Amino acid sequence: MQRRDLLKLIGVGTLVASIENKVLSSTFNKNKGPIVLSTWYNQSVLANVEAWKILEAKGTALDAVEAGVQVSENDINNCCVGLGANPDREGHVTLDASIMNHQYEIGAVAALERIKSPIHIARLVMEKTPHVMLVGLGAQEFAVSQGAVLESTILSSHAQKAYDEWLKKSEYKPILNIEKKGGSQMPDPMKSGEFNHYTIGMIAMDIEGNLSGACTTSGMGFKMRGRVGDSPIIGAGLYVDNEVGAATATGHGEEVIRICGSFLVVEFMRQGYSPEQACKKAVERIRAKTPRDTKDIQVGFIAINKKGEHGGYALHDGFDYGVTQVGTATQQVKSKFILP
Ligand code: SD4
Repeated sequence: MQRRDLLKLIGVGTLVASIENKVLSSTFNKNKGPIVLSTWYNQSVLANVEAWKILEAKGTALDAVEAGVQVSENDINNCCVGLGANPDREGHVTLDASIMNHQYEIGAVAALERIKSPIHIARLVMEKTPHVMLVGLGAQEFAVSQGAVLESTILSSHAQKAYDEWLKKSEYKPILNIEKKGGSQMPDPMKSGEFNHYTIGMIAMDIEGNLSGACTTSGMGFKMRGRVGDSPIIGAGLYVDNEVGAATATGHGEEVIRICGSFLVVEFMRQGYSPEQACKKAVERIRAKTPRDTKDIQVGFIAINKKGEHGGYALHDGFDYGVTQVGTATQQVKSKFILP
């Protein structure tokens, strides 16, 4: 079934409308939180709704971001998050995730296979171990020890199709900047093998004014076996400093790691830059420092600060994000970009 048909079937329009009404009736104070934003509007629409339910009920930002990104992890039609996603070039779906709360507590998993919710395992790493990251088989064994089910290795039908297509040339060409201009509004972007970077990074502020973030992905489609991107690396794909703000990234992980991207965005906000300016300065840093040709690289950052202001910026056109706050349904924000 096509994703849009599925959405029609479950009546997403009605769902969003009813959430909107609920949000409108909220008594929370605009600009003081809560607020939640996540990468790629197409998935934000559903993910933010789930997070908002928690925020509106005065739950924590941590619970909100975990529940929010799980919507994408559970969506078997998502090309780039969870077990339905594109595999690596050996045909294995390997998942990366990280989570960070307002108390500098962090957890992450990388190269995790056959586990439905890597973000939950990242949270368990944070809460139940003295460590901050588990990888590969060790991460999987830990997940199972915590009650996670070992899922099948069978690829989702769209991932199998995309993989079969990729195998025809087996060309390792990690080029991510393939959005059409104007953001993720094209039909079914989550599903096609053509699209390979719809990581969900979500950052939120709760009613107490506390910040948290989560980031989860299958990484770059058809990546080398064992390759890990920015998403599970605290400071790269995600960073939270409760005194300053939070940031998360999507796009070419190697470039985000190179500049410690999300950390850098938060540090720019600490220096007084707005979330949008901070994200812009981070993508400018990539443009200035990368040894690669920027025409083949897409990176987008989103950020919020303690005032509840938000912003984003990308290297190329096509990046967007969804924002949900008091008095609004999830709004699409088309990111500005620095390259022509
Ligand atoms: C990675 N940053 O593994 C991820 C890919 C991505 O949207 O963001 N996709 O490099």
